[in-house]
Amino acid sequence: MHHRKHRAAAAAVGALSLAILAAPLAARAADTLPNPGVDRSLATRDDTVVKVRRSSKKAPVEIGGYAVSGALAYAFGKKAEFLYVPPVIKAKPGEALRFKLVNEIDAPPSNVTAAELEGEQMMVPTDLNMHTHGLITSPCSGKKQGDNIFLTIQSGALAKQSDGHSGHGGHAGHGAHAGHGAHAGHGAVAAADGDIEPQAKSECGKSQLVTLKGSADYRIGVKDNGQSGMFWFHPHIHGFSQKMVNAGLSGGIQIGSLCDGKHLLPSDQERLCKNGSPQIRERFMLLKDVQLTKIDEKAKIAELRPYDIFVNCSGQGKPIDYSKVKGGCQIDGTAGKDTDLWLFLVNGARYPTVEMKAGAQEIWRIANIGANASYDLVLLDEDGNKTDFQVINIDGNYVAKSVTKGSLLMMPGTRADIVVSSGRIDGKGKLQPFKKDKTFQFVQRQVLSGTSTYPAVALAKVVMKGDPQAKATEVAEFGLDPATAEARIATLMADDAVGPVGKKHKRPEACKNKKGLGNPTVVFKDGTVMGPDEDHSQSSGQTAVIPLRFGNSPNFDKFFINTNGQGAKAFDMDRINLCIEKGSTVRFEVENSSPIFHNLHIHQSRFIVEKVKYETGGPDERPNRVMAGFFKDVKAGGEMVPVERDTAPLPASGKVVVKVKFPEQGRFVYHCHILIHEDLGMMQVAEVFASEE
Ligand SMILES: [Cu+2]
Repeated sequence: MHHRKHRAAAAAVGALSLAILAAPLAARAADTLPNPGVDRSLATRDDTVVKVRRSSKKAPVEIGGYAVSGALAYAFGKKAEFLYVPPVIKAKPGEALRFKLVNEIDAPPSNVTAAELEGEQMMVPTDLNMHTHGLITSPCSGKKQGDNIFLTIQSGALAKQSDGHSGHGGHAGHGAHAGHGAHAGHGAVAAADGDIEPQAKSECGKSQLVTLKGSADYRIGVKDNGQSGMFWFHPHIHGFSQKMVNAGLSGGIQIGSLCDGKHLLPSDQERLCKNGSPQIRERFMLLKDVQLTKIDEKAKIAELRPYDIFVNCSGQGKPIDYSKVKGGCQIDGTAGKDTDLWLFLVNGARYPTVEMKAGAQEIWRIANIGANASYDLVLLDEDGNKTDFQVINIDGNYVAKSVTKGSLLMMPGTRADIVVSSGRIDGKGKLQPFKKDKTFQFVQRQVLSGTSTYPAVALAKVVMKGDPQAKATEVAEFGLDPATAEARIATLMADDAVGPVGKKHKRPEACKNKKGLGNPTVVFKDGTVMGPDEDHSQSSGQTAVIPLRFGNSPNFDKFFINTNGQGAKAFDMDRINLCIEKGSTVRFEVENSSPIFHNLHIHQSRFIVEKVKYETGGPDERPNRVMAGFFKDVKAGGEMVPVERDTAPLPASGKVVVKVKFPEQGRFVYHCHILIHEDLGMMQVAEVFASEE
């Protein structure tokens, strides 16, 4: 709906400028970046319904200007339109997201292949749940569902179908029954076919493995814990995470505001905020990529393509000609009437125009809410030179001091708020507006990792308006005063106090797996580490250090995480790998033994990157080239401006040390956020238990 409204507005502007023939040329350039808008209903009402449906030829969903069938889309509200980019869910710290998530997926999206349907999958491509990425919230909240990725909501639409045709083959029967069987075997709640199962309990300390049919009622608390900025949501069904996200299921969440009074210098607060609202333009830039096939350019119709990470794109010659890759590229070898496209969209739009006023500063709230693609973002001027911007927020955490950067690596799941200035910042720190209009390209540069290539694409055209009369303006600093900033940084870098040396612990009941699965490593608040083969241990008096190793099988068909030496077994939902006392701080020494990069993500927590080690030469030079832009601020054992984050790149054959706090009780996962890797097993289970006192 937002897109359509916007297009109508753009058309109106076009007609107007034709009518006024004397209008200067510049007046015709219009801003075409759609605004997904915000939705407050999940945080303010009790009866919001979030539906998921598969699009069809009769009821397609609009993606990048095409009416696409076989995709998946969300609708907020009983009668709302299904959208590829739903409105951004907006909540204030202290509120809770309450909604009924309704699974109306009548058949798998068209990016799921027949082979995958035939394969023995524990989960099925029509199952659903919702993960609120980055929110530090309980995975279990009483009778309603929290941020519980062990929840499976089976399709209500399929249940009805399989009722009518029991024993009938095809997608419906196959999908529903495969999933059902797998869950029953795991001891979860078995629902009768066709029934809408009443809400099952998901309490902390009990199994979070819950299967519901048709829908689930959610209550996801948004804590007042300093988190403020961009977050996002997507289904988290192991085995099909990347297919579901690639089929369209992801959206943004905005928590708090720049003007909360906690993120700016008082002078900037006064200048940039009025009545708690930012007076500076803020734009969402939600990045999603999608592959389309069976494209009819005349009718603007297409079908979702089975996502292939290994395809090559046209227009990738050296140097890259960005005029040939506007908003995406043709997938090589598909030329002809069915030229397949790999689109890289901003708020669902292909290569929109962003128009900035002369001398204005804008905040771009960028979120990579795609499944697999990594972005190396730059803003290029007409001569191809990079333009600096300021990074003010990473993964929903405002930085104490803004960081000036010329490029930004954003792996899947990462968010960053950047300040872009329309003009030139002079030697005195003043913003000098351009005299004439200037055109820039907002570009993702080519990213190479192993055999996969994320193509170079011009994401948006950026027009900075010129004004020969405009005067220089002050540039906002975006940060805290130096003393407060230093104090905050010192707090972030300091280790929490741990208990004395020699305190004895025995294995808590919560940290035992079923027979045959082996026990997890246990971490206690006082720094004690208990190995998987131990049942007793003593505190060391130091913050717990746990080695994590990310790796893959030689032919890249299996990916894994090895926690504290615990063998490289495939991911098992039933097996806890790491058991942590609530409130503990853990230092993970993460080693990436892969020749490709990965992206660390830990649910229900945030962390500081303390150290990083990687080579840019030799065989790993290609993947690690992009790391330079990301880690250039890391010096002497820490990020120059440390910030809590929930994603961190793991350079190929490199090491990263992160310090993590675990404030939430319950069961969740840590994994690579390149979702195709997660689906292939690069994930483990963490259980946070309450102190046994
Ligand atoms: Cu990975």
